[in-house]
Amino acid sequence: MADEMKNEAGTNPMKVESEYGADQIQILEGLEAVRKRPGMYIGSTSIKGLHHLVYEIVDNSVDEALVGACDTINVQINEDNSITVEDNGRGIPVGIQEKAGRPAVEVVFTVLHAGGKFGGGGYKVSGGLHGVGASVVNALSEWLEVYVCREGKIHKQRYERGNAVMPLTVVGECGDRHGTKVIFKPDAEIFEDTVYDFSMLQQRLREMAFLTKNLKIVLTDVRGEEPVTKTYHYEGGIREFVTYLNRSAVALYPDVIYCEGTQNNVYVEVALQHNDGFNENIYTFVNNINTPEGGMHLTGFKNALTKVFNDYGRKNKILKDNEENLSGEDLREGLTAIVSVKIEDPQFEGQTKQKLGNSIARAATDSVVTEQLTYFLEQNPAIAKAICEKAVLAQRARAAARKARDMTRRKTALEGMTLPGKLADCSDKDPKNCEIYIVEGDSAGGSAKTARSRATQAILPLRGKILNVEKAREDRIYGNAEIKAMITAFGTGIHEDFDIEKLRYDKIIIMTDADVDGAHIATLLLTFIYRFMPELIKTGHVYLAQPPLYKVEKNKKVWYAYSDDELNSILMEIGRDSNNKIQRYKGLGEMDAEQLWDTTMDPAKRVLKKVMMDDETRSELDLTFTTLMGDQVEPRREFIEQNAKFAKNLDI
Ligand code: TSJ
Repeated sequence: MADEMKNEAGTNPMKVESEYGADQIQILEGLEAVRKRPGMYIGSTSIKGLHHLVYEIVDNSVDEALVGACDTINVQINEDNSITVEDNGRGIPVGIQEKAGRPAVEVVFTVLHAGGKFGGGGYKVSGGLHGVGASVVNALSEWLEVYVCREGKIHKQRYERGNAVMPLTVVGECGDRHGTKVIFKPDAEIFEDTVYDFSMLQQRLREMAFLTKNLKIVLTDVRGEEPVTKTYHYEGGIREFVTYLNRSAVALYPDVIYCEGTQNNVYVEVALQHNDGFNENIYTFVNNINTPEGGMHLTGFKNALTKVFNDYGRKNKILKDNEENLSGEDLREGLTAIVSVKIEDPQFEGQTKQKLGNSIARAATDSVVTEQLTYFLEQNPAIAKAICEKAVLAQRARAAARKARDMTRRKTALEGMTLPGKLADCSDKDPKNCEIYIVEGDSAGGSAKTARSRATQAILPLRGKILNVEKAREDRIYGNAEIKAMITAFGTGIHEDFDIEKLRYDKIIIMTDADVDGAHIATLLLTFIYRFMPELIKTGHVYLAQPPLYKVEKNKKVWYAYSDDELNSILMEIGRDSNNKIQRYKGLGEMDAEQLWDTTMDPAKRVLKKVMMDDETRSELDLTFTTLMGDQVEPRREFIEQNAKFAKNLDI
C-alpha cells in the first residue's frame, strides 16, 4: 500500500481545526497528562523510552498477526529518525464508534486507554487489548500519520503532539490490499535523544519474530548512504530461538524439545535443549513481554521438568531405588529454554513488576509440559538418557562443591578474612575511596605496586591465564587460587552469600595488556565476575583500564596514543619526521612505574571503561560471554574483535 498511501492527491487538508477543537478538550487533557509525565507511561524519556514507542506500535501489528490476520510487518527508520510501521492486516476499523461519536481509528490515537499504563519496567498491564499505547505514542510525537487500507479505501489522519489536525479522510483506493501504516516522529521536546539505534530495534524485533512463529518482520534503516535491511522470519518460532541461543555452544542432542498447548485459556509454548556447558539459561515471556524475574509460568515449567525426569529415571532404572532424586538444578545444568505464555489479564508482581503472578499460568505450564515432555522422552529414550546422565554427573559435582564451599565458609568463620598474600592493599579503610587493580602478570603487577597511590589503590597481580568458569565445574572453581584471591579481596562473597555492603573497593579495575591475549584475560575475569557476582556489574563497580598503545616523543615532549587513529592524529599535529620517536607498547610490563601511573592509573588523567549491563541486554550479554568462552573458535574471534561492545567509554 506504500505508494498510494503517501499520495495525498484528492485530499482537502482543509481548515478543520476549529471545527475539530471543540469537543476534543477532554481528550486533550488525557493526552496532556502523558506529555506532562511521560515517564509514567513509557518508563523514561531516555533512549530506552524512545525505542519503546516503536515497540508499542509494533505490538499492535503483532496482535493482528496473533489472530492470524497479518503475516508481515515492516519497520523503517527514516532519514529524519521518524519511524514507519506497516502491516498487512485488516486495517484499524474506521467506522464511527458510538460512545465517542468519532471513527474508531481516531479514538485509538486520541483516547488514553486505561489499560495502557506502564510501570517502571515498561510492561503492558493489559494484554491483548487492541490500540493500547498508540495514544501514548501519539501524544509524545511531534507528528503522527496513520493510513488505514480497508474496505477498498485508503483513510488518512494526521496528528500533531496528540491533536488531530485533520479529520479522517479518504485519500485514495487500495485495490485488493489491506493493512495499517503509522509514521511518527518522536518529539524532541520530550526525549533526551531522538536518534534511533538500529541494533537496539533489531534485537527486540528479532525477539518478537522468534516469539511469533511464521510472522515476518522486516527492519530497514535508510539513514546511511545505502539502506540496510534485516528480515526476521522463523517458521519454528521459539524452537529456532533456542537454536539461536545455543548457536555457539555444543548441543547435548540435536533436537529442540517443544511443548505446546492451551489450558484454561492460557496458551503455553516451551522449547528447550541442553548444551554440554553448566549454565542455566531460561528466558520467560508473557504476551511476548520478557519477564526477567520469572514468576508462575517459570515455576510451573521447573516443577514439570524436575518431576518428569525423576519419574522417567525411576521407571527406567537410571535412578536406583537407593539413590536420591535429581534436583531441579541438576536437571537444568546446561539448559537453554524459552517459556512463552499468552494469557488474558496478566498480573505483574515483584519490585520491578517483571514477575508473572497469575497462578493459573503455573498450572497450565506444568500440565502442558508434563504431558508432552513425558511423551517426548518415551519416544526418544537416547535423549532422555543423555539428559539424565548429565544430571547425575551434576548431582555428584554439586555434592563435591558443597563440601568445598562448606570448608571455605568454615575457614572464614574461624580465621576471619585472610586477605591473599599477593594483594598489596591500600591503607584507606573507607571502601568508597578505594579501588583495586586486577593486573595480569607479576611484572606488570610489580610496576603497578610501585606506581600506585598507596592510600587508595590496591593491587592484586594474577598469574597467567585465568580459569575459564564457563568450562569448569564448581568444585574445581573453588579450588582455584586466583579465584579464591579475588573472592576474599572483594569481600562481598558470592552467589546467595553476596552482600554489596561488604564490598571493599568502590572500583574494581581490570588492567590487562592492550592486545588480543589481554582482551581474552579481561573477558575471563569478567565472565567470572558476571557468573559469581553479577550485582557488581549491575551496580557499576567494574571497570576496564585503558593502557596506551604508543608513546611518541619529540623535542623532550611526550604524547600517548590509545589507538591507531589517535596515533595518526598526534603525528599529523606534531609532524611526522625523523625526530619522532614512536614506541609501541607490547604489554604493560614495558612501561616503567611512572609511565604506568601517568597513562593508566592516575585518576586525574586516566580513561576507564565501565562495564555495563541491564536486564534488557541480559540475553545478549549472556550470549556474549558464552560465545567467547565456548568451544567454537569463529564466534570467539568475532567477539574479541567487538570486545568494546559491552563496555562504554567513561572519562574519569
Ligand atoms: F495501534 C496502532 F494504531 F498504533 C496500530 C494498530 C499501529 C499499527 C502499525 C497497526 C495497528 C493495527 C491494528 N494493525 N491491525 C490492526 N487491527 C485492528 O485494529 C482490527 C481490525 C479489524 C478488527 C475486526 O474485528 O474486524 C478488529 C481489530 C482490532
